Amino acid sequence: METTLVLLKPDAVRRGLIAEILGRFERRGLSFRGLRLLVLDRATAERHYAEHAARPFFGELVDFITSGPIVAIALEGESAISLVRDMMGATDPKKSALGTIRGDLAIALAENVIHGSDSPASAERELALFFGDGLIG
Ligand code: D4T
Repeated sequence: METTLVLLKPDAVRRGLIAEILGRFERRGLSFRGLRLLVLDRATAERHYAEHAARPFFGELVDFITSGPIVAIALEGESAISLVRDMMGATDPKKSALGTIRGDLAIALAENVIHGSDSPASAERELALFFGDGLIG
């Protein structure tokens, strides 16, 4: 069993896609161990995206992820980390396969609807950032 950290980004919340995306996870058989609506402060956003600090798009990335409410989800299941990445589709929605979350619901690279941890080490770090006060069960 693995637990992964998923964020529904501000564009997903603004566009009313919460239920659509959570429904896909439920139908796939993943379990919610944590679920939280929040607005990220800049310091936490910069920590979350620390690996991109030197990239030219870093400022815009932090502006965007702090621009409105997001949904943070701790999702549990067999191979949940890679399974959720597969369900998300490629980072650039124009290259995401149809049937994936980004392939079906997004078109712009910056506003690509969803984040999911990309490795067990990232999942551990990101779950501590968003659910450091504990998970259910
Ligand atoms: P996240 O981290 O949001 O789940 O996305 P990915 O794991 O799929 O992709 P990433 O870390 O490479 O990119 C993080 C985030 O930055 C945006 N981005 C990315 C951007 O605005 N311009 C760019 O050129 C790139 C590469 C999109 C996702």
